[in-house]
Amino acid sequence: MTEPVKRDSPHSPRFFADPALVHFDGRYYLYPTTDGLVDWSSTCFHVLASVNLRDWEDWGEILRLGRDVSWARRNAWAPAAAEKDGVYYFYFTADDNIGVATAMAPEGPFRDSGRPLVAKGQYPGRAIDPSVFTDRDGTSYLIWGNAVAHFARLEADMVSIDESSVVAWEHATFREAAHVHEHAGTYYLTWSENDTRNPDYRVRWARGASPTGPWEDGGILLEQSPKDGILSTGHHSILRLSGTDEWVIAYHRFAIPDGNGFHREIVIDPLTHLPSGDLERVTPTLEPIRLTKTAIPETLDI
Ligand code: FUB
Repeated sequence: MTEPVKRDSPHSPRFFADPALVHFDGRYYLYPTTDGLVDWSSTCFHVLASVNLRDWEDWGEILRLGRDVSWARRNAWAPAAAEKDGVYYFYFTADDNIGVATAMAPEGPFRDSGRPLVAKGQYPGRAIDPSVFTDRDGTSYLIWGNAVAHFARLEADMVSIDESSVVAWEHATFREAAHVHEHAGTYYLTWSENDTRNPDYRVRWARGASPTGPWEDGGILLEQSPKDGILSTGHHSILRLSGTDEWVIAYHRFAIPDGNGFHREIVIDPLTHLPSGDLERVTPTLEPIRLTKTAIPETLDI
């Protein structure tokens, strides 16, 4: 494992990880983890915006633990976002709990609900890495976990879950970053295997007949390409481009050059659903997203 080669504070705004890619009102947004700090010790979240998926502007901080979130002060990780009836919902990891904040615009300001939506220890495994899937019938699901994945129906208010609906899923390769999408009536579960500091951090897939499984193994979707210097390709999200049947996968990998598990950058590549219903293995590319505007936080300390 390589050691960090860069100063860790103040961090470089070049580093982001765990990308949640969404499309709201004609614009793409990425809600990532702010990276570049040893032990993933960021305490704030930024949002990035783009009209073409290639050039991205960092629109700055949207939520800060401690200041905006009274119940957690460390480890701001791996968020997700959804929109319903003009309200934007931001689901985030904070000190191994999952929280939710709301806003009237994708860039905030977000107001925290005041308590964890999924608390540390409430379910087996770690309460990290939320993602949201909204089915064709309008039902939204919160998916989360490390070691054990959980699927729960979100209530109509989007800020609470129906606890009677919680389904747990374990798999020898399941580490974290579970994500669900649907294509042509088939549901796909994708997740990350191994540790994000491991060059072999990678994405696997399975298919199912419902958003909560049961799941039939599909194999590896995305993995490192050492000959190209591409390492640790994981923690992804998948998005259908609005009005098309074109799909993309956003994921992180070690920054090039000199990256590691705390210095990661985001790449967006095409994702193909084959006529057989399989997902075609993704060829990782070298080109990360291009940051045309950066926003450096005043401080990462709280
Ligand atoms: O970025 C912090 C953690 O690293 C995430 O929660 C995991 O998914 C891994 O990417």
